[in-house]
Amino acid sequence: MDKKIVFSGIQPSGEPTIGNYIGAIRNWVEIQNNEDYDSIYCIVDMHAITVPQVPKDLRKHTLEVLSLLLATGLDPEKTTLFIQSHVSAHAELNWVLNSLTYMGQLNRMTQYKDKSKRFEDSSINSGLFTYPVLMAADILLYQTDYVPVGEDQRQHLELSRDIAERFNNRYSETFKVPEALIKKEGARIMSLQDPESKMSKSDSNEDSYILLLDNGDAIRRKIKRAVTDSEGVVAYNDQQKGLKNLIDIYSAFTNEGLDTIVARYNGKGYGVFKEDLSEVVAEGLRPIQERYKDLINNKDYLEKVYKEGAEKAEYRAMKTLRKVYKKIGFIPR
Ligand code: AQP
Repeated sequence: MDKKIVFSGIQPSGEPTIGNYIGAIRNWVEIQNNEDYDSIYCIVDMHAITVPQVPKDLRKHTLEVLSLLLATGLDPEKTTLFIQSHVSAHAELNWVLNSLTYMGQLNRMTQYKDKSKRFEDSSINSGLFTYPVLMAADILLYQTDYVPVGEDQRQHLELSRDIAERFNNRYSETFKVPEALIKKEGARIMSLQDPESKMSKSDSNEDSYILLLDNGDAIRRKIKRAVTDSEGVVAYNDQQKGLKNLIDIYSAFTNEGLDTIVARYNGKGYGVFKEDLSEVVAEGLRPIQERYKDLINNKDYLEKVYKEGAEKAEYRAMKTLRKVYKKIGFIPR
C-alpha cells in the first residue's frame, strides 16, 4: 500500500511556543513514527518575512527552530526536514498559483485581518496578503494527502484545496487535494494574557506565551501571571476561559483527562493548581531543552541535516513543478 504523504511547516518568526508544540510539532513526531505515512516538514522562512524580521535574528531563529524540531524527536532518517528558501520550486509554484487565486478569497482570510491590525499600514506588504497562496504551493508541490496543523490554519487549508481543485479543473488532474489533520485536543492553545486570542510566538507581550526554551523560573512567573477569573473554583467551562486554557495545557503535558485534573484540584485554590502546572510544563520541556543544548552547538550536523533535506525535497518538488509548467503552456528549457 502506498504511504500517505504528510506535509507541514513552521515559521522561524521567533522561538516556538508550547502552542506550536502542542498544536503541531508533537503530532509531527507521532506521524513520522507511523509506518503508514511519508512525512515532509519545512521551516518556512519565506513566510516569516511577510512581517518585519531582523536578518541576523531570522538566521538565528531558523537554526533554533531546526534544533528544536530535532530535539522534540524529528529524525532526518525517517522524515524529510528542510528550509523553504532552499527549494526554489516553492517560490515558482507560488507565482503560478497567485495567478489563479482571487483577491476576494484572500480578503476573507482572518489571519491576514488579525496580523495586519498589529502593524502600521506602511509595513503591511502584499506578501502578508498572499501568504496563504505560498502555503498552498508548499503543500501542493509534494502531492500531500494530509496537513497536520493547529485550528488557526484551517481556513488557509481550505484555500489550498480550492486552488488545487481550480487548477485540476482548468488544466486536468495535476494536484492531490489535501486534507487538514487537526487534533481536537490542544488544537488551539490560547494566550496566557488574553484567553480570547491564540498563543503566538510573535506576540509583543512576553507574558502571553511560554517558549519551548523558557527555564523553570520564567515558566513559573508566566503561569502565575496568567489571567484567570474571580470564581476561585478549578473548573473546565467557557465562562472560565483562562482556566480552561491552563487545564488544556496541563492535560497536553500529562496526557490526563480533563475530568481527572479538575477532580484533583477540587477545593484547592488557583495558586496550588498554577504551581503544579508550572512543574508539569517545566518537567515536560526539560528533556527537549537538554537535547537542544547539544544540537544548537553542532553547526556541522545542522548543516548536514538541512542540506540533505533540501536535496530530497527538491527532487520531489521539481517533479510537480515540471508538470505544472507544461500544463500551463510554458516551453520546457
Ligand atoms: N496557539 C496555538 N495553538 C495550537 N497550535 C498552534 N500553532 C500556532 N499557534 C498555535 C500551530 O503551529 C504550527 C506552526 O505555526 P507557524 O509558526 O507556521 O505560524 P502561526 O500559526 O502563525 O504560529 P504563531 O506562533 O502564531 O506564529 P506568528 O506569531 O509568527 O504568527 C501551525 O500548524 C499552527 O497551526
